[in-house]
Amino acid sequence: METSLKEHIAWKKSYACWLQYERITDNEWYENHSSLCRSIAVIGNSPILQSSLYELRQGIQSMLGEEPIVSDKTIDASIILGIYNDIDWQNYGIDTYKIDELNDEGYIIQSVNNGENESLLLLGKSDKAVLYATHHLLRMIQLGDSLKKIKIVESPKNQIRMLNQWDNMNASIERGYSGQSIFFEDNKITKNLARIKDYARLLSSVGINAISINNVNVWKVETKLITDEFLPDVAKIADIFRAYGIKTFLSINFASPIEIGQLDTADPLDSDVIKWWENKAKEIYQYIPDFGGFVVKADSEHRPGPFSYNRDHADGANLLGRALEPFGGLVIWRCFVYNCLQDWRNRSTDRARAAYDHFKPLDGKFLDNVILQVKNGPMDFQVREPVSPLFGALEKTNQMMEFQVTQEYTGQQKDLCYLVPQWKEVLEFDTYAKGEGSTVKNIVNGSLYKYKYSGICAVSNIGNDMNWTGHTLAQANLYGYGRLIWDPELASETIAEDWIRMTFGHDPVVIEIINNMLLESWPIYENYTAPLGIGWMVNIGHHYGPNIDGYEYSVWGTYHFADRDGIGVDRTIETGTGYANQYFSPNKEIYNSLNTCPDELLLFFHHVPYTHKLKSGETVIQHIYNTHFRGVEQVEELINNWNKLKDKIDEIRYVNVQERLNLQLENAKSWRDQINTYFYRKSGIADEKNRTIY
Ligand code: GCW
Repeated sequence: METSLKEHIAWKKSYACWLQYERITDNEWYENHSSLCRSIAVIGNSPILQSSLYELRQGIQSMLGEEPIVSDKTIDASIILGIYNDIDWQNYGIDTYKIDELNDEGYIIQSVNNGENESLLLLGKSDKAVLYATHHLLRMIQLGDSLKKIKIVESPKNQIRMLNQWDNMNASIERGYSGQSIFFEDNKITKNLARIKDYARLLSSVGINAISINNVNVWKVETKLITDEFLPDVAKIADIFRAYGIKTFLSINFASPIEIGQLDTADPLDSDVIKWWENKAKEIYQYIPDFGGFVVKADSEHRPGPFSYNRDHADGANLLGRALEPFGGLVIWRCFVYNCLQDWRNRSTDRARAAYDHFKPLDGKFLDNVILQVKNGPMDFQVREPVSPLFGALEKTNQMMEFQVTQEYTGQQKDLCYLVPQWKEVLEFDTYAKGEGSTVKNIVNGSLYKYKYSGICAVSNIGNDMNWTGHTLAQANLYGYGRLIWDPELASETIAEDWIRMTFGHDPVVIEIINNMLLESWPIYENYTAPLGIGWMVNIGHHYGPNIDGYEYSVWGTYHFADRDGIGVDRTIETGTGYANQYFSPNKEIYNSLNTCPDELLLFFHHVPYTHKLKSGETVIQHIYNTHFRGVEQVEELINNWNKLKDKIDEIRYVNVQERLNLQLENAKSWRDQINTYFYRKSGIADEKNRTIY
C-alpha cells in the first residue's frame, strides 16, 4: 500500500500495535527507574542478540526520552544481556537450580549487585531466550511495573509456537480480512522487506518462533517457491525472521514432482519421487541452512495427496520426513482430511468423524520429524465446536494444535470477537486420555505422551492494511494468541488488560471499557449467530453473514437438519453417526446422552424437537429467540460503550472501531431476523415475549 509520509504519521499508532513505546508520564516511575535504564552491555554476538539490543535501545529511548549508552563492559552497565554460557552468572548470585529449570528458550531477569550499583541481568538459555527476556523487560516498562528487586524465571510452555500465513503470490490472502499479503505481490516476493521486519518484531515480542509464509492451498506459482526461481528471495525473508528467533517454513504441493519435476507420478513409494524430494531438500537447505520444513495439506478439498496412489498419509508424510531429516527439518502434516462431497441421504457419513477416522489407525506409523496438525474442533473453526477427539488419541505421533486467529467464521474482523477465551477453553479441556488431568494443554505441550515435537499454530489475521488486522481490536487476537500459547495459564483478562495498556495507555476508563468489550465479544457473537453448537448457517463461499440453508443444500454438507419438528445432528452412538464414540470416557457418555450433553453443544450431538427443554430451563426455540434478540442489544451496548471513548483515543483508531461496530450491528440484525423468521416459520411456535419476528 502506497502512503504519503503525512498519512504514515497519522497511522503511526495503528501501525505500532502493542509496541507503542509511549513516553512515560508517571514521574515517580521515571525517577525510580531512569538510572536503571541508563546503559546496556551485551555479552556475545549474534544476529538475535543484535536484535535484542536494537529493540531495547529503541524502546528505552522512546519511553524514557534518552538513548541508553551501549558499553562493552558489564561493570558500566545498568542492564546486562547475554547467554548463560557467556556470562559469569554465579558472580551475580544466580542459583544453579534456576538455570536448570529453564528450557532452551527460557530466561531469568534478576536485579543484581554490579559493583556499586543495582543492575538488571537478562540471562537467556539461548540468544532467542535473551530476545524474549528483552521483550519481557520492555513490556514491564510499558506497563509501568516496578523493576526494583525483581527475580523472574520464565520458559515457554509450548515448543513450537507458529503462525500459518494463507497468503497467495498474487497478493490475495485466503480468508484474509486486512488487505493484501505483506509477503507477495504480482506473483513475486515483495521488495518491501521493512514491513516483514516489523512483523517479525511484533511476533517475537509475543514469543512466536515459527512461521509458514504461503497458503496451505499451494497453487501453480506457489508450487515454485521451492525452486531456484524463488529460493533466493525466500532466503531473504528467512534472514529477517531468523534475526528475531523465528524459523521459516513453506507450504508445499504434494504433486510437486509432477508439476515442477517432470516426473509422471508423485507416488510416495516411487523411487524417483523419493530421490526427487531428497534432492529438493538438499537444494532448499543450500539457500536456507536452518529452514524449518514443510506444511502440507494433502487429499483435502481437492488438493493432491497420497490417496491418488492408494497410499496412506503415513506414506505421504514420511516421504517428506525422510528427505528433510538429514537437515533437521520438520513435516507439519495437516489432518483436515475429509470427503467434501457428502450426500444428505447418507446419515452415516459425518465430516466431524473424518480426521479421527483417517489418522487414529495410523498412530505410530509416522517418522520422528513428522507432526500432525489438528484443528481445534472436528469441523472448521466455528464459533462453538467440541474439541477434536484426536487430542489424546495419538499416543505415538507428534501432535500440534491448529487455531484460527483470522476470523473466518467469527466475524471476519468486521465483528468484534476476542478469541482468547475460546482458545483457553479448548486448552483446558480434559480429554481423559490417561485419566483425569489429561488436558489438551498437556497434550500439545508434549508432556502427556512425551512427544518429540509439539506445539500450537494458528492461521494469521494480518495483511497490508495500515493497522495490520483491519479491525484495530483484532490486534488483541494476534497479541493474545502469542501470549496464551507461551503460557496457557495466563488469564484471558490479564492478556486483554496488558494489551489495552500497551496499545491505548493507562486511562482506567479506557481499560475497563475495552476489557469488558473484549471479554463479552465471543458470547455476543455466539448469541446472534448459529445456536447451540450447530455451527455454519453462513453464506456459501465467503462465510460472512447468515444463510441458514446455505450449506444445507450443498455437497459440502455441513448440515443442521432442521425441519418442522426439530433441529440438530444426531452424532450419538446408538442412533446417530457414532461420532461421540471417538471420545474417551466419561466425555463419550456425557456427549452421547441428551441428559448430560452441555447446552452449548446440544445441537452438535443431538437432534431434538424445538420444545426440548435446555438445562437453562428454556426451550430450544425460546433460547433461539432470546439469544438472537439479546445479541443485537448487546452489540448496541458495545457501540454505546465505545462512544464513551471518543476523546480518549486518537481519531483514526477511534473511527476504525466505530465503523466496524456499525457494520457488526447490521450483521447482527440480519442474523437475528433471518434466524428468528426461519425458525418461527419452521416450528410454528411463537415468541413468548411477542417481539417482532418478520
Ligand atoms: O476453513 C476452511 C477454509 C478454507 C481453508 C481450509 C483449510 C486453506 O474455508 O479456505 O483452506 O479450511 O483449512 O485447509
